[in-house]
Amino acid sequence: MDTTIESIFGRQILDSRGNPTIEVDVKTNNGFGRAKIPSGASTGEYEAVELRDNNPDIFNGKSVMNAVNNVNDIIAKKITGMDAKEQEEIDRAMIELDGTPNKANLGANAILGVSLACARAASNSMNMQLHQYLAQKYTEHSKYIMPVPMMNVLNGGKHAGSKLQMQEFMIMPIGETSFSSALQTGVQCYHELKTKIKNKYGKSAVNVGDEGGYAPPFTCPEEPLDLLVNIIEEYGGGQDNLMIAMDPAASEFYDSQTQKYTVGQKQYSPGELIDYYADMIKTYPICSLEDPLEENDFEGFAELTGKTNIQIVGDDLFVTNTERIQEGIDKKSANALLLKLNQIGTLTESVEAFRLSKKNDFNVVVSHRSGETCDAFISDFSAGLGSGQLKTGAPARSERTEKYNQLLRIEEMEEDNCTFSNPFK
Ligand code: 2PG
Ligand code: MG
Repeated sequence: MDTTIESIFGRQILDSRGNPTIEVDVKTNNGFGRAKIPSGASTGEYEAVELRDNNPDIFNGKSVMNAVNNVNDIIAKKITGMDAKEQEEIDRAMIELDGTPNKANLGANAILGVSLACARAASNSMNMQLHQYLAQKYTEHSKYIMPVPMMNVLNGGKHAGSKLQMQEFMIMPIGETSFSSALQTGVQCYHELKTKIKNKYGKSAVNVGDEGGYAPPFTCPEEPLDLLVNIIEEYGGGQDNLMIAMDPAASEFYDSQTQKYTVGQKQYSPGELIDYYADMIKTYPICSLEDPLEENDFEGFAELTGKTNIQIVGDDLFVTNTERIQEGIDKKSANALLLKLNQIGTLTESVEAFRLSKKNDFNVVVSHRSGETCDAFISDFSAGLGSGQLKTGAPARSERTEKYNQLLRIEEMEEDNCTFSNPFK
């Protein structure tokens, strides 16, 4: 089983929004690994740098040929000949080669492409499934934990064309007994939702947003919430079985000049917004709230976390960065991490973010980006490490369903060797 890296090759492909992104191939003596990198729209200010060429004449400035060339001309020279199993050595070498704190030189997209393709090449060379390889490498658990899906069925904010400022209204089938039954419940509700939206808002309202959720002309958060409550009661098996998760992505509707948030027609100070959420949580069956406030407000996050007993998730707040996660732990700003591999740019650092969070009793929600590809690495990562929750959009559009489908395969493979349970109990 020779896992020595023989060649590394990057190329430009397209993501689900039709924007260029990077794909990397890694070959070993007897194995092969390929990784495709996703891309966000509501990107956090503190994320590692996604390198784009910024030439307005080519793909609207979004081509990634500089990142591709960095893989082929610079990273390949350094990493070829190394052992694909030695993930940490590979990732540290790339971080050093880049030389900046946020991967601004080589690009986090270039570095992550190589990082993930190496892990795949190693597992393939060793004749292992990726989730098994990751579990063996990074955990000591004896059973796989299948994640509860967080399915984004109603889209707003930057992912849709409506007036709704809040970005994601999701459903979580927390009461089911397996991943496949949870997925089935979610899918059935997604389809029933379509009928309800058609009846209420007309045929054109069932067009979908970037993550496959419907995007009717909502104007305030209560409209999607009321619809979801209806669905939960009628088709979701009630509030013990299906709950609502939200990602307002509040940095996107915060004005740093006035220090106010705009929701519907109203302006809210941070304190007023916290009260608004606290009321909302009392009224609706919400189990998880991500980025309720803007990405610098560790104190506001802490106030809301202290006031409620639900999951408060840091996405733009933490950007999968251990320094920011540590600050959140110290200030009690949240009780969960949203983990996105491309926010930090290597597998090794993503695992460090995971471990730091778990060690401090934070939940971890592994997540896709709004611009995706058919790469399902996050499914193997989530099951392999046992995150317990995976957010990967609506159960529609292949770049989203491929993640759910990979988990169906994993559950089938690990039939007697996996569990599924409510992460909030
Ligand atoms: C988020 C993500 C994914 P984006 O805010 O959590 O749903 O969106 O990839 O656009 O940052
Ligand atoms: Mg988010």
